[in-house]
Order: sequence, then C-alpha cells, then structure tokens
Amino acid sequence: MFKKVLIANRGEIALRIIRSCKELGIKTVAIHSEADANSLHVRFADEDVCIGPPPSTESYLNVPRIVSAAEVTNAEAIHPGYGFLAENPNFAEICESCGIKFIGPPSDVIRKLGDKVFARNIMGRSGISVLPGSKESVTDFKEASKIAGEIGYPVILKATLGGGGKGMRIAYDKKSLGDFFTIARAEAGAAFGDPRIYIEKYMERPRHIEFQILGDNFGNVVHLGERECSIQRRHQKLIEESPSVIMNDGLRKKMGKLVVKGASDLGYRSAGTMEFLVDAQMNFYFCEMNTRIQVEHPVTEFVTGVDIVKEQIKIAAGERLNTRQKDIHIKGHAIECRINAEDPQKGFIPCAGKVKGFHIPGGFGVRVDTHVYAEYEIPPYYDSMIGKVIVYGDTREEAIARMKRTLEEFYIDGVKTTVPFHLSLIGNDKFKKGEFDTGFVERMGVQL
Ligand code: MV4
Repeated sequence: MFKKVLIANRGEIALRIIRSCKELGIKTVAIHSEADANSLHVRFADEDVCIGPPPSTESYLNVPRIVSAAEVTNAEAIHPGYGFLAENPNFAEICESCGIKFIGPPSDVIRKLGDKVFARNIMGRSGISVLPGSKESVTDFKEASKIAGEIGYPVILKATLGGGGKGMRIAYDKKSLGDFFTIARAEAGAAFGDPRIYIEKYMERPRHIEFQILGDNFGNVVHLGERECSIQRRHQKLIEESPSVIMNDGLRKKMGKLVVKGASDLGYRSAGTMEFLVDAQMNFYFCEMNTRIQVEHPVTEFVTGVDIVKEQIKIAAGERLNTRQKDIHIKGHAIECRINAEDPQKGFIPCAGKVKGFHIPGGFGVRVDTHVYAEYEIPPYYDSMIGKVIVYGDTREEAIARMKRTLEEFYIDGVKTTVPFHLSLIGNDKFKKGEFDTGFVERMGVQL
C-alpha cells in the first residue's frame, strides 16, 4: 500500500479522501491556495503545501506546482477528487511519467472517454444502445442537415470534448440547426479548446440514471447499482438517490451486465460512472462515461456498504478487487442533497462570506460531508457547494422523512443556502411519488 498520498483538491472531497487514507494507514499531503490556508482539509492532513494564489488556474489547476508538491513531500500517489484536474488526461499522463501514481484510470483511457464520440462508438460496439446520431464529429452544415434529416428532428448538438451538459443546443428544424451549428462550434471551441461537435436525436424529458462501476488491474469489473440523478437545475445535480424508483431487479441486472461488459471491453480500471438517458418507456441509452469519483458517490456507499474511495486507492496500489458481483447487494434507500451557499430567492447567486454559526445534523442513518465549520470564511473563488447531506433508510419513504428532519436540524448563520429549496423539493408530492424527470426543477420553479 502507498505510504503517502497527495490530495489534489479542496473542500469536502479532500476531507473525504483524507478519511479513507487515514483508515488505510496512509499519510496525507494537502495542497491549498492562499485563500484556503484555514480550510479543514489543510488541518486534517499530515502535511500541507501552499501552491499558489486563490484563482484555480494558479493553484488547483496548476500542474507543475502540484507535481512539485508531490515530489518535495515524497508522495507516491495523487488523488484528484472531482472537478479541477480529475479528468484531465494530460495531468494523469504527467503524473505517470513522473513516477507518481494517478489514482484513477490510465491517462489513455481518460483521453479516449473524454471524446464523447469515441465513447458512444465504443459502447455501441459493446452492445449498449446509444441514441441515433452521428458516428463522427460533424464539420459542415450540409452534413449536419443530412444526418438530422435521417434521424429526424428534434436533434441535439453536443461538443465532442464536452460533457456534463455544457454548450448543448437543441434544434427543432433545419433553420435553427443552421443557426445553432455555428454557435455550438464556437462555444465548443471557447469552452473545450476544440470546436468539434456531434449530433444526436434529442430525447424530451429523459430521466438521468447512472451506474457506478469498479475495475481492477486484473480484469475484474463489478457494478454497484444505479443512482437516480434527474433532480437537477442547469446541469447541476441537486438531489441524487439510490436505488432509482424506476429500477427493478430485472432491469438492474440487464443494465448492470451491459455496463460491466462495456467497461471490461475497455480494460477500465478504478471507479467510473456510466450515464444513461431513460425514456418513459424505460428504453435506456448510453450518454457518457465519467472517469472520476463523483460528488454523489455516498448514496451508493450507503446502499452497498462499499467505501468507493478506499477501493480506488487499493486498486491504484495494485490490489485485487475482493468483492465479486454476486456479493454486492443493494439494501435500503439513500438520498443526497447537495447544499450550496446560494440564495434561491435571488436566482441562486453564490453567497461567499463568513459562516457565523454552524451546526452539523446527526442521528441514525445520517452522513454529512462538509468542510464548513463555525467562523469559516467561504472564499468566493470556487464552487458554491458547502456540503452534502446524505441519509439512509430501509425504504424511500423513511429516507425522505429522515432527510426532512435532518435538513430541519441543519443550522447555518451568515450565508444563504439551498436548504429551504431542498425542503421544498423533498416535500413535493410528485417527488414523493417518484414522478419526475430532468425537467422537474425548471417546471416547478422556486417555491420556498
Ligand atoms: C441529451 C438530452 C436529450 N437528448 N441527449 C445533459 C448532460 C449530458 N450528460 C447529456 N445531457 C442531455 N443529453 C439527448 N440526445 C438531454 C440531456 C439533458 C440532461 C441529461 C441528464 C441530466 C440532466 C439533463 C438536463 C437537461 C438535458
């Protein structure tokens, strides 16, 4: 096992990773920007290195400084967390070439799956259905119009190196396709440094369901069931749960088998997530694959009992997966609410500043992953997520009731948060009945 790991991240996920390292007897190195000197991940780690000024580009995204920090502290491995450099193939490759283990899949796998057209094609070849669309990136409008004509409108334009919903455009006819084609290419170029885009048949009001997988270096791959991620706003997930209300044992077996085959065919290693769009008839289509630990991983940990971060570290250290698919069982129900320091009444504008009072809820079946404490100053430079409340129950009904009382216990003074919005969401009748899709939050509006 590694003796020392550097955590190339901040906030709650840095704490989450430090916790698993400690339980594995691994020493930890925190890196931080000047704005995060008083952050909890710095205090929890055995060592810390200040790597630069507050802006991410000069700190948490600065590859030479992070690699240097690992070298001067003799860290053997780097855990990238999520966001920042987690899915940057160049960073993973530089780590590999410096003899530092990147805790994630190999850089070439990250690079391949970062190309969403490649991912679509490769999963299609493994027998996973993908939505009708282009087999390659589309470079001129005539070609785009021809494909759209074949698959039928509406169609969606997506950046080839995109993901997470950024820069997508929906076209309902040839005229709007013409307008959006140019815009989408310009946006892709600006956001991802590559103007390539591709076309898919647009699915109205899909549900978003994803499968967690784990693969080791010996060809073993297992899945840990699904997460329901349809409750989102502007591509930011708000609530995730496992299992999904629409899932049943038969469908989970069928999708799980495909997911494991797709990952095995790729030679996938480490934790990963396969995203699907599911229509009202329960047809499911591969959407993209994420090669990082995800924000919502704790709901899967609750229902499977597997510490996914620990597994990532053990796999990176060359250990064999010690659980087989038949030993993995989904038990009970888990729900996560992402708590952001934002004002729901003012269009969810981020609220940085001093947290004057703070109380972390607790009790049976409750987990709160947060880096916030009383007197903590939320810096304005980074993501507005200040923590995650995750609850477990025997049933979905129990989990919802538990989430309600947990959110009611959540006390924070000094900044506005999305807690009242979450209370409204989980109290919604349609949410309680499981009747929602990715358009639910937009249709509901902000009612507190
Ligand atoms: C789609 C789609 C409809 N049709 N693709 C957004 C995130 C990215 N993974 C893919 N996304 C979508 N792709 C086709 N062909 C609708 C979405 C989408 C969505 C997907 C998942 C979760 C929330 C979403 C919100 C709006 C649109």
